[in-house]
Amino acid sequence: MKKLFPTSSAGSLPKPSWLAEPEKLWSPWKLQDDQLVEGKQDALRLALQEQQQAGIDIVSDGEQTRQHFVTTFIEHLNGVDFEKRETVRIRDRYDASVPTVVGAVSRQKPVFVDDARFLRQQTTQPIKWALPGPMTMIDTLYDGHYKSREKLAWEFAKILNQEARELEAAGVDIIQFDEPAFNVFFDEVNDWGVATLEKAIEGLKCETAVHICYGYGIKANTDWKKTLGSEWRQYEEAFPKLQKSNIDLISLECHNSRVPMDLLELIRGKKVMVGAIDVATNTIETPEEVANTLRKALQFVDADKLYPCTNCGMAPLSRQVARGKLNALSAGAEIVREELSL
Ligand code: MET
Repeated sequence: MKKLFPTSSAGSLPKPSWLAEPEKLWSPWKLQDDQLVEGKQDALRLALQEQQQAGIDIVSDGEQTRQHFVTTFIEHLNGVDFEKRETVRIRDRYDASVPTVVGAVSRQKPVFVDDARFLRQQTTQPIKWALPGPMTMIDTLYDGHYKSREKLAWEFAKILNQEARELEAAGVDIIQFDEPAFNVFFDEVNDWGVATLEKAIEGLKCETAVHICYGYGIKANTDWKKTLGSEWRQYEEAFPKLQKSNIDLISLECHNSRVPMDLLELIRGKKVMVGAIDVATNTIETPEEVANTLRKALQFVDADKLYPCTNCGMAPLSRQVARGKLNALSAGAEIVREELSL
């Protein structure tokens, strides 16, 4: 029988301090040229080793070769000018200086395919690779060309599909699209957000996932969460469409959040990556706390479809905290596995 509750992280892990300044999003690289290429690969190896030592089942690259989960992908595309920056309000929440779309967007060459091949060579475990989703991409840019969020999202979906097909060929088992924007722009999610996501996964035979959350543990997000009241029902808006979509797995923030667990009933039938680790605190969960969150989710998710995970990426945390949290995730999943086998 297949192991129940395979664990994974949302993707990113902290980088070693010799590669980039720790505990910082968009942290600049400390190396250059060939040294940077080698440094990223070494960091990827370490990130893999840390996941393995913690007993994580589905491993990732720890997103060690990218500076940021959205902008690094965009940097490799044509049609976006990184020198020409505009300050825009992103996720309807905070101002960020973002690059400008100046012409038709296209992908001249693969972005992460070599990195994925490298990870594939290092392990026989299942691997998951994260890409930004189309809606989150357009929401991290200033569009001076298409002048339509939807049009640009469709263009990005086509590009993401090209990349995803090559990641699949490189041996990636699960391709995950990060769509925190799905928690903010509900009308757009239903009008074209899920449709563009389905375009991005078109023709793939590997498994596919979408990750939706309330963001990294940075101040803009924790402040926003304080305004959301006692019940967070945002997922309710996107779930009916996602339930009907071809996406295999849905990755969600759950632990310490005010998301009512019964919302998961709306995606019955899908595999659910249940966030059981809070990335907005340095407090390391106890295995029992993790187990509790998983038990709550089990009321609404069939056991063979429950994948314990982190709420979001751990890039801005310290390595020591991230390590502790990965260990807690594994230990918590093991508690529930044992309970079910009694
Ligand atoms: N894959 C990304 C990460 O793990 C998800 C970010 S969503 C804000 O960092």
